[in-house]
Amino acid sequence: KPVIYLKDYQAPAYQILTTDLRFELNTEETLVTSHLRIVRAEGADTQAPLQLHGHESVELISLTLDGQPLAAQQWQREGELLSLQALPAEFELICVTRIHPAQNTALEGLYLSDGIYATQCEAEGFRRITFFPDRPDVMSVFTTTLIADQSQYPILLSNGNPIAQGELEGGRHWVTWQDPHPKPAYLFALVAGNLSKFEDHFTTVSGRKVLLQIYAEAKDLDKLAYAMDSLKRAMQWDEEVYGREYDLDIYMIVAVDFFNMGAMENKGLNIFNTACVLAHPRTTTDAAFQRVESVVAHEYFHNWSGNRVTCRDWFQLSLKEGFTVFRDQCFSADMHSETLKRVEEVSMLRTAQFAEDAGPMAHPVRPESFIEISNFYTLTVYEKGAEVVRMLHTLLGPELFRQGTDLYFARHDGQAVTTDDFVQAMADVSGRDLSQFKRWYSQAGTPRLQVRDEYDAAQQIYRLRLKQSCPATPEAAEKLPFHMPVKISLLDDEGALIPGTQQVLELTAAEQVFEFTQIQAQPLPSLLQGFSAPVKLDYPYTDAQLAFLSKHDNDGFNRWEAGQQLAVRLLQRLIADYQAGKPFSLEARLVEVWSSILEDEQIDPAMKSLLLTLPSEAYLSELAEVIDPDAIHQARRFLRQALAQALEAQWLNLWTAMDSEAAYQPTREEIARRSLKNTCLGYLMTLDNAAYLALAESQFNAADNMTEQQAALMAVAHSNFSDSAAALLDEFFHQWQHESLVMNQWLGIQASDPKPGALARVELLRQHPIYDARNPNKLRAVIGTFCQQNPVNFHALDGQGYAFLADRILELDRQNPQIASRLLTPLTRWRKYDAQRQQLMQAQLQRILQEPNLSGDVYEVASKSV
Ligand code: B3K
Ligand code: ZN
Repeated sequence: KPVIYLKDYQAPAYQILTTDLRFELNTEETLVTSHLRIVRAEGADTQAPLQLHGHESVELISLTLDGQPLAAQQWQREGELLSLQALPAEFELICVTRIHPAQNTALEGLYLSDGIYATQCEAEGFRRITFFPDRPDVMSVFTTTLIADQSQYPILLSNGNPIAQGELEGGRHWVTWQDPHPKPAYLFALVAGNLSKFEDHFTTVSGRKVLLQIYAEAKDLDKLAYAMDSLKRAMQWDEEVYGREYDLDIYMIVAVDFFNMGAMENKGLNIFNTACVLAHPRTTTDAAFQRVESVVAHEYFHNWSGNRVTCRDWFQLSLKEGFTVFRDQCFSADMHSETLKRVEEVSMLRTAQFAEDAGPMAHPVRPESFIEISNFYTLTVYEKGAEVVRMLHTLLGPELFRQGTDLYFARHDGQAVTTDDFVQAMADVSGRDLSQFKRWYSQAGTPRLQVRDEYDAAQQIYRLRLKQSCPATPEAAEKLPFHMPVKISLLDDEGALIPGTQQVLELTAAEQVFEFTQIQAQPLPSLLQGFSAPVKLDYPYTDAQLAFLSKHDNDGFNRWEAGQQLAVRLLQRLIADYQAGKPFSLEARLVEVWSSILEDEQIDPAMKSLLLTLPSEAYLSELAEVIDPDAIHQARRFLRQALAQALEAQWLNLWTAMDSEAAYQPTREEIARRSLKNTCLGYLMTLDNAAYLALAESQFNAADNMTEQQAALMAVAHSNFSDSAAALLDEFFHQWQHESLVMNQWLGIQASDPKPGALARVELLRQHPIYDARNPNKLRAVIGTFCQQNPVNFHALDGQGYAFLADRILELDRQNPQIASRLLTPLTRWRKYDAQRQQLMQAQLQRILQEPNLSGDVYEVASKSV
């Protein structure tokens, strides 16, 4: 597959005014008739060919131009391109194709998910349905007729509004849908199946009544209320915060079990992975409830940031994804807690996105080239892209930012635009020059921010010296300075904010000094508050200063951060001890800090739970020069156990205090209480004490909700009480074997068990009747979890974990290249490991690359990684 470059972008020579589609859904095959009204674009060359895309799996049956079969010399099919020559300025094209949804295991285009027809067209899936200019800057009005067997497929859905329907002989029926909003093909969707629905209404700010429907299998009808409630809250929030109103009379969500990602924002007809829509207290954890809420909101927000205003080309993907993630982050923060949400976002960014940005697939938020666009639905485009929008929000302030988004939506409604257009709207409303800021879109890599300070007591001047740099990444060795908002405060020695010192410093040069006058005594700086820029901060805090900030910082995020950095330091010392063969020892300072957090009644339970949670193995790995999975695991395990032992009575007291008889509620307070309770249980269970095993088992049995039941199961399953672990896993299996999503948790808990022998256990899971190697959720639960959340076992020095993953990739590549390519990620990070592991990992990458008919997806990732 060729490399596609941003610099080669050319506007389309033809536009499609209307697209009429007719789908005849049969068991063996589907016939698709597309009827396009086409005009040559203004200013386009009259000789320009029309280029339609079509995947090799699409059988072309006929092409008719203005009623005449197309002459052989007028068209040519080569690879994915079908070119039509010698065309009038305006014409109608009818194209008939045959496709085979039942054989579509890639889950792109039209496929069957457990007997339900569903589509996934972003980014380039529509070309697996029919020949079409499958690019986001070609927008047209779609009318879609679906014809299928009435008893098997009673529900027939597509974008927009239903405008006609009827019955046919032979037990078949049809429905026609029309979407009045011009859209690119990637937003097309259809669904056909035997589905049940849950309905509600939302009245928009201008008084329009919108019908809301969520479709799922009948057995899941009791799990739709939370998604519906989330949808209504998202609709209201977008009216209040962004002035965005919904624009159709109906909004539908369909839940399917086979789905490559989380969800898809097709116009008026979102299709969701069941994992991101079904929620019920008995089967769904609090974390999953929150995910449902945020994904429902995210897809809804796309209606404006993505659908009404879309991307000119796929290099602009972050235009809709970064912005929409920022929007869903703010929504969730408003629904729950700003600080907690920020901690969660930053943790993910700093572990996974920073690792991506330091690896072979590092790319700018607006990439310059790709082989397979599916590989660029990344943490960089999504999460770092959201950070970039957040920085604009920080630099402009909320009022100007809102004026900027208003202008952006008004100026570009109905258009396909670029990230430059987005920044331009912000520049226009603020009168600011944001040209340097745009480097955040074009330069990859995580910048380093070094801060040093000096205090001149005689002059009462305090100076902060900020220095930025950015490591080389594949697209560029040398980086120009970023325009970086650095939010800070200066604290006095009581921990109080020195008046007037909380501000956003704007760092634009490689090195800059900021001066503060009338500072009466040496202050303590709180830097990068709220994580105001996605960078690695370096300031020489002492342990004592970190402990102090963890109590007194005026920024909630930085209070958490100070405690984390303190724990990181202790863990790094333990890691070094392990590597030097020295025995572990617990430092008193962390025990004091943890003890005071445990006792502090002022800290809300959710924050307390976060403060007491040690930095993850993934974060410690990201920070390491050379990752030593064993040392990291053993150090963290030791510290957890030591803290459990040193503060045993306090953990138990707090567990008891957080225990409650109250019925489950997914409210902020209740989520916090359960989270803290589970954190306490986790610590206690490291002590290998039968009394705590009994406590965990009692929590498991008493739980009326999955959050407490699952945490208890995990604690026991990962403990050294192997008989109890087996028994509890078995009990859980029998209780929930008919709930596919719960079974994913069951699989994941076992795949992530760090005890030796995990690979053999994973092999058994793959043989288990509930496992299905065609279902992406199952693959992620077993293979993804083992390779990404069980580092000690995956990285075992016998190399078997690596060989196992390579086997799976080679197997999967023929079936579902997107998922294969995603799962490959851990092997691409070989440069961060010791020589022996490097060699083992590279050998597996080479093995993969030797496969003759590798997909573009896997080829791109593997070849860029070796
Ligand atoms: N836009 C989709 C992602 C599509 C991924 C295609 N490989 C979901 C989302 O970000 O909302
Ligand atoms: Zn999105």
